[in-house]
Amino acid sequence: MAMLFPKKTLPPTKHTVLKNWVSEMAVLCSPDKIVWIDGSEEEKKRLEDEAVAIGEIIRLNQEKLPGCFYHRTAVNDVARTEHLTYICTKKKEDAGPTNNWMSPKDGYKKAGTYFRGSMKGRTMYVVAFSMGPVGSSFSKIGVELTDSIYVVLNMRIMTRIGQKVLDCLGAEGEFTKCLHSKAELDINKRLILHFPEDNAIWSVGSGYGGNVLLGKKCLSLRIASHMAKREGWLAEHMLIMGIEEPNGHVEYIAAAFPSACGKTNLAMLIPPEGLKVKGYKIWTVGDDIAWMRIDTDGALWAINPEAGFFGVAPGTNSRTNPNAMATIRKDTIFTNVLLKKDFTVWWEDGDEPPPEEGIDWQGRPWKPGLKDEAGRPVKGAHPNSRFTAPAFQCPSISFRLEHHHGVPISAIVFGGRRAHVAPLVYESFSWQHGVYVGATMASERTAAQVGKVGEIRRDPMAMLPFCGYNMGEYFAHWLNIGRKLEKKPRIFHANWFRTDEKGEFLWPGYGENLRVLEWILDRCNDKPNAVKTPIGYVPTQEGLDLTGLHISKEELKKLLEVDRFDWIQEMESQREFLSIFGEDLPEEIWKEWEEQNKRLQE
Ligand code: OXD
Ligand code: MN
Repeated sequence: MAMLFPKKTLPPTKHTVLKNWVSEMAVLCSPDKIVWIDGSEEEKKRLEDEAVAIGEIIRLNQEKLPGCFYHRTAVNDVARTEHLTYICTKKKEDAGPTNNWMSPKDGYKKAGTYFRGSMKGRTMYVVAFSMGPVGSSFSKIGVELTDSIYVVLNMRIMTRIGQKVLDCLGAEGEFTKCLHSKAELDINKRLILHFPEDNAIWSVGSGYGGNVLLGKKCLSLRIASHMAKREGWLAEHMLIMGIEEPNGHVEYIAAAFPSACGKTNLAMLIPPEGLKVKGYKIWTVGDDIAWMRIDTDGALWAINPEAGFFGVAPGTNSRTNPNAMATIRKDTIFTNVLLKKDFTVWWEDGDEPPPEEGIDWQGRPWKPGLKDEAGRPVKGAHPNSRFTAPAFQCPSISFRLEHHHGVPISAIVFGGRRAHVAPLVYESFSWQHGVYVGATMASERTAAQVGKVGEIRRDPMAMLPFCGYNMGEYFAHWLNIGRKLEKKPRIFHANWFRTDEKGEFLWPGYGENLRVLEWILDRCNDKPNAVKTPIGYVPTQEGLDLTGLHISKEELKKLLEVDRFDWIQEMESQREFLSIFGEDLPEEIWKEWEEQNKRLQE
């Protein structure tokens, strides 16, 4: 193996297990060379130059977008491929009914054939990364081997990488073994495999972020949820934000919404005009993932394990998310957006009108009004096109992002995208009822996952694609955490997406969502501005501060309505879903379902 480590790239670690594993994977993948990533600025420049030279990324207009680059993924590789994503445990029941399962033996064998020789003519980069601040007892370390410079540059933004992480790992530290190869980018030879029992991830045949930035969904959710179950904490698909009152007091909220339902926008919210006089300030801690544990004070504390944002570009503009627009002005990687003639970028529902011409996300000439053979409009940017940007560039970023301890959580919000049924917001009756509310959450499918957009799917805690073990046990784990918490956050459900008879959104959303968060915090402080309904507490007509917002009484009524007829149907659909967990569903969840059903029938 020594020949694989030319002098310049001798393994900068004394970790024998790590070195042996790198050698073993190099034998499998046959790279021309191995480069250990140190995380320095010089290295970044070198990697950028090389990726530009081989056409993996395009340097954007450095005057208008300093430090920014552009990347296109393969046309069939633009979203997470859930049908090719597996949990590989010895026993099938440990993966549960909502995950694809493969035995570890079959997983290694099948993916092994795709990995074999896949890095011939390429470099294998060794990226040590820390999820959470380096050295925090709360953080987890991973090492990703990849043949993609795009992945290295993204990991550099999304996580803390390099020599400082290897140093922290020392000679014997625990780490998640993450192996990635683009291989041939062939969808028929693509697999995203998780081996929670081995603390390992194998991803092959893809170049799309959610499949290949292995610190994100794969480690921080699927593998981490498994660890969290064993170690007694929670790894969740949640944003974390702080709401500061004029007296300087900050309350923190964690909120779970399915992919592409506006978590990034909510986490970076700017107070609307009508509420400005109240002097709120919003602090962004994270936009996608929360690791939460019970601290010695008996409260729930959360960290965001990431260091960057991998946000959806279309729909991001100065109205929907001014903080994101400010974040992505420099040192950002844009993926699958439209490339303009002047080497800047554009996407649908951004700030600028469509350019006269450009190159679309598939690399084809594009102009406004372009239609395909079937007469359908051709989009310039893919609906799931992304920006990768460092969190510290966000004007609303909280200094607590670097805080080893994280932030105390006052409220947990579950949310879905529902045109009907779910009111704008409601509060659950208890932790147990809240867990049931999270377990039965549903949403319309978005562009972040492959499948039919718009279709309703149950997505418990927004974790359906991300829970690394049996979800029945996951609900039991949530109930357990509740039993141990002395200061329980209250649990809420929000839905920004309710529509009227004409299909128009009833709620303006974006910054205006602060009005709902204000109500949530009022409830946490025992304000009685709610009415009891069979599904939970809903704001009274006066409960929300709507100053400066033009919304009629009828619209408000519709937004807050709990329609018994709709809900009785909803309960049937929930029953069907809960049944799939069989014996594994905790009886407390059935009890909550039954009691809610009873309240609705009364
Ligand atoms: C994401 C997702 O990219 O949930 O955050 O798909
Ligand atoms: Mn997400």
